[in-house]
Amino acid sequence: MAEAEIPDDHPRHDSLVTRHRIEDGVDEGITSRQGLIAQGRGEAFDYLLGERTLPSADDAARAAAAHLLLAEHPVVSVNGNAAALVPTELVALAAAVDADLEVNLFNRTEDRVTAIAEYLRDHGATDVKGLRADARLPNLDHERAKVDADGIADADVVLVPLEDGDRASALAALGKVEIVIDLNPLSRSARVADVPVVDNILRAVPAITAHARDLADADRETLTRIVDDFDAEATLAAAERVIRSGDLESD
Ligand code: PTJ
Repeated sequence: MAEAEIPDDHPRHDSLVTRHRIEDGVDEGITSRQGLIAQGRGEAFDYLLGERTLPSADDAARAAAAHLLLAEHPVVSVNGNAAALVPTELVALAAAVDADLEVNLFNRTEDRVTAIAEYLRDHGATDVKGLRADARLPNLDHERAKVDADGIADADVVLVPLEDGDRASALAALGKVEIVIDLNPLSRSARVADVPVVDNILRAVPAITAHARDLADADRETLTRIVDDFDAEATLAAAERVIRSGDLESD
């Protein structure tokens, strides 16, 4: 069944659409084959969270929006899974908070970087960073250390969807504010993030954009209060509680 043929009322509609997008991403050279495995892991957590946005995740999305609006130089990092799943939504988020989009890959090949940049441009992006890779994140020896000097290296706030723990720690050590989208509240990246958004990227990115639009006219004091009131540990604990309770409808 192609994505367009999945009926809206199919009980597993969102999960099937997601799988198609990831499969297509692999076919088009955007998503790595490991991305299929990562997606499977994410689906399991999404199932245990009831495939919905928890109130705590919505609070995190609002704090993420406030951080991005307060930032001097926000950057949205894009990997192969994020590009395949939410290209239009990532472009809309970057526009809403005036952020750069930068391709940054764990399994980096120049072909994939180019294909993802092209794909984002096809979905409305005007400028995509990550191709120059003329700076390195210290204390990180894999391909994710390769960043643009005028992109992630210069950013004060970075949104990193579906992150691996090593780079999350490296960014945190540089003093950058890090917003992570990850369905696993126990993952190292979620645990070191200033703002862990424990939600499916399909829901999280539009939610952050909606909050950013809602807060577009808010003054710095209001935004700072939202950021200061946010409690990362409580957010992670709330998600873990739902998973461990086995009650798909609890908060
Ligand atoms: O495109 P690349 O080369 O940069 O590679 C990207 C992947 C995702 C393959 C790479 O970063 C990787 O292997 O990541 P991990 O270590 O498998 O971690 C991915 C995390 O994202 C896991 O904790 C999953 O639970 C989570 N995840 C998977 N799908 C989603 C998700 N979180 C939110 N929304 C999803 N749809």
